[in-house]
Amino acid sequence: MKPRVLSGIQPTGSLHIGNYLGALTNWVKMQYDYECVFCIVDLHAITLYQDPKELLQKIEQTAALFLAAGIDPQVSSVVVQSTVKEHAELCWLLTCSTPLGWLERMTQFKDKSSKQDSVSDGLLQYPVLMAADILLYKANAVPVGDDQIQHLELTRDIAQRFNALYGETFVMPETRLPTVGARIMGLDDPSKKMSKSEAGSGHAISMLDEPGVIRKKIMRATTDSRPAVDFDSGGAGVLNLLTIHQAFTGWSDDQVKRHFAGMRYGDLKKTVAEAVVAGLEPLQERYRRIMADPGYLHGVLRESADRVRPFADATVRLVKQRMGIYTD
Ligand code: ATP
Ligand code: LTN
Repeated sequence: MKPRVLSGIQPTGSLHIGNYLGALTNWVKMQYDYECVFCIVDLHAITLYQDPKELLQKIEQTAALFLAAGIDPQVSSVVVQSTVKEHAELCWLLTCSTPLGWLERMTQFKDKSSKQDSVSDGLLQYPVLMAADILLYKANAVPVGDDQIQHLELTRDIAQRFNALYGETFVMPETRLPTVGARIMGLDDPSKKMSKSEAGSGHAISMLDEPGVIRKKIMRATTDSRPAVDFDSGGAGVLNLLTIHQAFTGWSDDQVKRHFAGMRYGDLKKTVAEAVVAGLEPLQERYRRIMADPGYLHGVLRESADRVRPFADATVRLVKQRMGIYTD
């Protein structure tokens, strides 16, 4: 039997090239060697308020982008998290053995809650729901960007604690980061990671941005006061552009160095923009075709949920039995 993979993306906005390079491209590479479940994590999205009409659209757009990026629904399951009720059920069962202090220490919780007037209990529970997603399918590997390392460590702690309390039940999942592109930074501020929820039209490149918009955003990207690429003292903005180029082209470190050393920033930006445009164009074309046929998309989501539900049900039954909870 193949080892299992699970990962997820929140339908909280337009997916950007950070989501693409940090997560999606790795999913596509892994899907034939692993049994994969890729989730549109709508229950995570609502830990911050989402406009209901927009949320529904974003769920479908996110699913379509998974397919357009190359996820093959014949071999991988593309699941809307809320349609498999066991995610929420396992979350509650795990919540009861997760110490509050572990959750209060999470940097994403501290960061996101500091930006809210009122913080929902759901935002605190967010990483337990993520642990439930992973442990539900006994995933061996979880491909994510590097901002999720802490949540993955917590998942292992939650699994270990459960196993110690109730007996060996969960598999320890491994974090899988991409070799290039694990943290793409904002174009307007290279000290912050590119994020869907960050405001500002110059911050992120959406996977659906038109070529003209991509070129404009990259030409305006923040660099530094040097005139040309210097690998020994390059600032974060320039390094970020080089990373984006390398992740889209698959060039080696040597190729990148030879090609870009001493290149003026204007020319660097033009080269990077063309690599991004060329990388996204075929994907955008596939996205348009998928969105033109909602019946197909809904069918994929329904079949995937039906395919994974028996596994999810078996895990929840086992967990309940271990805990001494009645099962029918
Ligand atoms: P939000 O701003 O709504 O929190 P986000 O942009 O951080 O969203 P998520 O849905 O939280 O996106 O993340 C989905 C996947 O994309 C995760 O695996 C995450 O690690 C990865 N990811 C997110 N941002 C980046 C980035 N800037 N660089 C690389 N990977 C990223
Ligand atoms: N918290 C993740 C999204 C997410 C996820 C998961 C990632 C929810 N459940 C399970 C991997 C595995 C994020 O990227 N913000």
